[in-house]
Amino acid sequence: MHKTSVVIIGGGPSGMLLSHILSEHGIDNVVLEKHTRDHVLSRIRAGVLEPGSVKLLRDVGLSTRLDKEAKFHNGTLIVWAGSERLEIDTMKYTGQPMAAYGQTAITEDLYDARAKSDGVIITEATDIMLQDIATDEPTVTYQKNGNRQEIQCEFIAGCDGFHGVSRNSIPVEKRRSYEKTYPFGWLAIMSETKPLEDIVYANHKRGFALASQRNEKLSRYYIQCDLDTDIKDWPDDKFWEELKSRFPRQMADEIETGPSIEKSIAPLRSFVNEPMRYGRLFLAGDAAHIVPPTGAKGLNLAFADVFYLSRALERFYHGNDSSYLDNYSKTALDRVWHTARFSWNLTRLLHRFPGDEPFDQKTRESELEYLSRSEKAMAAIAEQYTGLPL
Ligand code: RFL
Ligand code: PHB
Repeated sequence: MHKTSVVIIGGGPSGMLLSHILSEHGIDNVVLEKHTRDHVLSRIRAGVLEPGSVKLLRDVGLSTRLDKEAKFHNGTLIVWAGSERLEIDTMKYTGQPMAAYGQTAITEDLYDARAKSDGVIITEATDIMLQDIATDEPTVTYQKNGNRQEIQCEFIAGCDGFHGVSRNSIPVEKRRSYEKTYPFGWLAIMSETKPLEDIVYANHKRGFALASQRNEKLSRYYIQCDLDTDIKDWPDDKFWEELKSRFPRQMADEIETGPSIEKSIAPLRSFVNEPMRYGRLFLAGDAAHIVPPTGAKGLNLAFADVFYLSRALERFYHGNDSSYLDNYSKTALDRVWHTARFSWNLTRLLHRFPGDEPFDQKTRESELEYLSRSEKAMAAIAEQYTGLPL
């Protein structure tokens, strides 16, 4: 049997960032990841970071590549009704830019940093089970290369995403979940083409579309699709044609097309699990909550959890103070609900829903027009898009 202070379940961005920060504070930890490193790094997901996430990465020494490669945007565009547009000008209203920097790059940076400091990351750890989590001596068991292993620890951090085991280890009568599913998904492609200058969200009668980017030669595009969409029915040509049809003419003409290097479909979901702590188990990131990607909040919210949890563990180990651990769930959930509401609202505002009546779209357009005319409304949306301070 091995021993450590904190077992972190899940080697995605939440788990790896927590591992890095705890190690910086001299707190012993082990990460257990179900998949291989290559598998984790092959997932293409988030692309936009709030200033608070960038600051956190800088503060913990993880921004060397980010500062070289990220593209900072003063604002993000929303277009609708073929010709109308507004800019969420985060620079003007909050004095801060948003950063386009991919989750894949962040996760690579994290794996490299942990390797350099000899962090213990056990990949292909399967059949993970959490035991005695309501006691002061929890254990975690797993299989590796056909052998059963056991780690005794003081705390467990459940960072294993929406489909992980951690959340479900909390007795059902001790947790409550709130969920909303949406009657559509996002069909995404990555292509080695020059992106548009700006990140642009489009509300169009054929459905929502998004133009995003990873770097000067790498573009990421999304279109709203039906839930039963089969990716095989979407060859590249058809995707480009559909994408362009959802942007105003001039923007569509600027979209550079080319072969896709990745294509995937993601369903949209809002989900919150309460509380985010049970005994010695603390949940962070997608293990505890999911927001629809409109608003680019999921990874940023996960990093906020990691910030609160790492601070709480640091205070416990080095300040002999458990109050931050006791307040973790409440502190994190305040931000989670704020973000769940913002992401839901932007999703409602920018997508077309099956069964929509003309009234629904008229009120959406009226809201977008109000936003574009009212300085106060713009300031409020910019503040939320930028993310509240941690
Ligand atoms: P992850 O990334 O799911 O990582 C969890 C890790 O746990 C492992 N795991 C297990 N390990 C051990 N035992 C088990 N039983 C395990 N079960 C799972 C998994 O293999 C994995 O390595 O969760 P984490 O770390 O909390 O990170 C959350 C983010 O990945 C997520 O919130 C974002 O990707 C959401 N998101 C976006 N967030 C943003 O902030 N900005 C964006 O622009 C943005 N765009 C997006 C997104 C998510 C999307 N999808 C696919 C839903 C765009 C899309 C399309
Ligand atoms: C992305 O670049 O993948 C991205 C950007 C903005 C979003 C969601 C995803 O709201």
